[in-house]
Amino acid sequence: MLRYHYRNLIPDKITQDLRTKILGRKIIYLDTVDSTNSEGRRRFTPEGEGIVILSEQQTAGRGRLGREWTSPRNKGIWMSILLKPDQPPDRIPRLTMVGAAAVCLALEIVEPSLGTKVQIKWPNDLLLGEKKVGGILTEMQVSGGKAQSVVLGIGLNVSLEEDDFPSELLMKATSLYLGTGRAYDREIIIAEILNSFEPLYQEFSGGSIAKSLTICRQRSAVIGRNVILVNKGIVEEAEVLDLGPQGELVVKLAKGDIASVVSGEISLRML
Ligand code: BT5
Repeated sequence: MLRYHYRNLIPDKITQDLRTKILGRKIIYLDTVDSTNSEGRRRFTPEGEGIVILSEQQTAGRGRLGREWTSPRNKGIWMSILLKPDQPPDRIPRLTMVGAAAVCLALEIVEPSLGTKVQIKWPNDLLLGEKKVGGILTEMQVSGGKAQSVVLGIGLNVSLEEDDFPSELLMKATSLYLGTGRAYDREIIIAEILNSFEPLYQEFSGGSIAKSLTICRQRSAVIGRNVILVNKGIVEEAEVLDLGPQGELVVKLAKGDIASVVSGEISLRML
């Protein structure tokens, strides 16, 4: 039975619940877009830090490495935040973990029991009951050795049902609705993501991700687990020991060596 009444977002309802100074003070709300991250890149101006782009649907939503992101109308949070952090480009990918931590905190505020069920699969997947419920995509444009613009994309499946997913995703993807049987208003979740993200982003801008890392460790789906690391075609089994101080994955390889893995080309499968 369809328990949801699918409706458009009401941006004013997001604003009502915002406790931020910068993030989300301007919301660009669209009906349809190729990708909110692409729109963010097109609309970026140096004064535009904190602008949030939301769309009811994306026709070319994307994940990392050119992968597709399923984004049906009215059923998820398809959102990008425009940022201009004064940090070297090699630190920008860490924002992915800051974003993942913020989503976990936000879900916990919306509903404590839901919050504790959502886990982070390093570096950018959000899982609910071992299935993917969301993901983060951080993109930047660099010139003169500086990150000129950063667009942090967040995708969260709120009310997708099974037939909203392409068949190849059915086994590995879920939504808040499918995972809990409950309906959630998207506005409050968006507001709480922004409320949670802002202080963590300020910490990042000051050069630290300590608080985000604490959350990512507590919520890690991979620490203590055996995984398969795939790096440019090379497949290796490892046990995940921890997240290092820069957000890198600390693993014990099959031969017993301890190694640090930074995100980027690596993909990780759970055993
Ligand atoms: C991600 O990539 O997980 C990042 C997803 C970011 C999406 C947001 S939506 C707003 C903003 N605008 C965009 O265009 N993107 C961002 P990755 O780890 O590469 O995962 C992609 C893989 O997840 C795909 O290859 C599919 O296997 C799977 N997938 C696609 N759509 C999904 C969905 N809606 N839910 C769960 N899994 C999905």
